[in-house]
Amino acid sequence: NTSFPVSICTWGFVDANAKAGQTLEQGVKALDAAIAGVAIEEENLTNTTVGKGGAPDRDGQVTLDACVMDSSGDCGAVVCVQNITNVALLAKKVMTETPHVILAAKGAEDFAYTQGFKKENLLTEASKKAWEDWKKTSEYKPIINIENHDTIGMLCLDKDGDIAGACTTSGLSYKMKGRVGDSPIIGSGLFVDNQVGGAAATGLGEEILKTVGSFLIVELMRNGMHPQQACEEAINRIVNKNKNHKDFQAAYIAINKAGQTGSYCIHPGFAYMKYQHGKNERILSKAFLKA
Ligand code: SD4
Repeated sequence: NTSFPVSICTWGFVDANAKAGQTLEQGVKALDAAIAGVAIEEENLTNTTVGKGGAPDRDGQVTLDACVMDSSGDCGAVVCVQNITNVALLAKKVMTETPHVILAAKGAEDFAYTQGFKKENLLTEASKKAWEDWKKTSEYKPIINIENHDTIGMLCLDKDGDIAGACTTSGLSYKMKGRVGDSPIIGSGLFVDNQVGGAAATGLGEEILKTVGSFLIVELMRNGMHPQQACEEAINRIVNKNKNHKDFQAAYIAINKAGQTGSYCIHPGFAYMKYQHGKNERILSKAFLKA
């Protein structure tokens, strides 16, 4: 099929998506391409919502969440991990090297060292300074859209037509210690069913968790919806149960087996990247609210 391979990811992560797309073109399988793509942002010190350089929790600790899901239906996740940069790869190791699906906190970190991961300080001077400034008022508000600086959820459709995905984040800035969002939770931040397609989320994780949005989107696609329609329905579920939906952002991206894609969000300003036929395109998402 000439529409393969395809890679999509949340927000304007041009380099990460190009990396995934080019990796797919070389014939690498979907999961490894997605992990290679998101690693670009995990290692990007100027991205304050993913990996190294991510904003800390209110106590000044950077804690990361990530998950991966493979075409086989297998998955792995790590939550609230410190000192490890490439947590999507670590989530894959949980999937392939342990009998479990999720490892948390110190357990995940200690497991990482057994797999050869390096201990790194994830708190950059810039993120530390921003946290110290925040502490002066300690006002906690979800920030709506910060272009190019957000959670990365990535879905890859490889040359064989197989779909897999990865999602990785430092979570909400200045979250409570121990807080885990949607991003590492299979079905919420990410879901893939290789017979149907995949979906990934970004935005206020608590609302995505309550509606198990990525699983919902895949099920809607299974029942015949186009990825675009399915993303719209999943956002509508969040909007309909929240009178205060104007106060936060939530966004989804989705892809089906034919390589058709879609996205929808609450507030205008969300965009996703799509790599196909050697072209890496930024697609502005339709939104529930008007600009
Ligand atoms: C979370 N969904 O931890 C993540 C945050 C996010 O863009 O997507 N930021 O709730």
